[in-house]
Amino acid sequence: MIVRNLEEAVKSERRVQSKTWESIRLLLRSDGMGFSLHITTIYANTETLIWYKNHLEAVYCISGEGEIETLDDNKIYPIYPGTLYALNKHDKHILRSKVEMQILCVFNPPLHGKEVHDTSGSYPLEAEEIQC
Ligand code: 9YT
Repeated sequence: MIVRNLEEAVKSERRVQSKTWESIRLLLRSDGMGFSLHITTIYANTETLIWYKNHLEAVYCISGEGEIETLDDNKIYPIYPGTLYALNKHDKHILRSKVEMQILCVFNPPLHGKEVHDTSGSYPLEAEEIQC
């Protein structure tokens, strides 16, 4: 059984930051679940280019407000509490926040721990593991 607590994880290596977001990686590849699970904060009034070529991601909005623009067809999807979106086609998109957003994110294959976006908005398949 694995039991973890967000309040404790925030103070550990599980908290990974970038310019536009920070993410608490509660479950990772080393846990052997076949997916990783993160609580991510998207900072207010930001734009993030995302294109997970190597991963599938599902996102559930817990709080805040923003939108997604898919770049192949320029569609805009509003995101607000209760919204789920799944990048089932490795969809290249821009995530925009109006206010700070809290989202739950699930990745398949699972992240190793230390991943941050490269310039194309993706994560590599191999990365440094978190040791905790
Ligand atoms: C929605 C999204 O992918 N945001 C970037 C951070 C990501 N959720 C992560 O690495 O936890």
